[in-house]
Amino acid sequence: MAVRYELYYWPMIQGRGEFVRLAFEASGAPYVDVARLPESRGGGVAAIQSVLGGALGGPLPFAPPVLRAGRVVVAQTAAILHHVGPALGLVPRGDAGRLAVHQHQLTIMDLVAEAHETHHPIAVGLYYEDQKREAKRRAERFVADRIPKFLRYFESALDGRRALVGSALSYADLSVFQVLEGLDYAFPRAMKRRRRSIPGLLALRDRVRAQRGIAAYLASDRRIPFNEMGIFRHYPELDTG
Ligand SMILES: N[C@@H](CCC(=O)N[C@@H](CS)C(=O)NCC(=O)O)C(=O)O
Repeated sequence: MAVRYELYYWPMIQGRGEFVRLAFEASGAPYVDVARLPESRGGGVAAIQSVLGGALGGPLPFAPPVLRAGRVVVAQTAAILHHVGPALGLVPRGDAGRLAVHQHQLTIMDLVAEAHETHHPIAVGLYYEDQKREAKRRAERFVADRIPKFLRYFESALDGRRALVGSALSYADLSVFQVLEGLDYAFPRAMKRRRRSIPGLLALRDRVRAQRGIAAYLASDRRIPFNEMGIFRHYPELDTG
């Protein structure tokens, strides 16, 4: 019997949940994006709060995304993808390939955390408006040092091939697509200057964009637009490219 997948993630943003949504959408596996259901059907932010209180059992999650996959309950984006990757056909066969994809995903999550810290350098719980000065300094370094370093790294890891690991798309390739989209949204000027140095990554992005499930998803209203509540936010004053 097919496993029932339930994703618990903030309903108004792409955020980290998007990496999980992309995996399901690419593979065509049905999943329920629970918090996007109305509260009357068990959805809304209330559903997330109850999961964070331990309602699903399993190891207590610290923060969303959280996935229930049949009897398994797992949080942490990279751990969720590591768990579902084989069933969704989004990792190569064999431990070495699976581990390599997981390694890349963890690096992507480091990049995501740093992107978030450009607008929240002092505290997650404070508004951007309360940490704008520090955000400016942080974003300057992110744009000047970290975006180039991460992009250089992934361009080298790809090494002219069609996918990061093996020849078929893995969830790490989907995640590379997502961070390129996010960085382009948040830092368009900075990213424009980098385009010539990442031909392999841009080709990979096009390949992911054209993948049948992803193309259908991007054209649907299931894809939440980037916005200034999410991780990749466009504040022109931080795009110091
Ligand atoms: N390392 C975790 C981070 C989870 C996380 O920070 N989730 C955010 C939303 S994207 C959140 O709701 N955080 C609440 C908090 O940290 O208090 C992961 O990759 O899943």
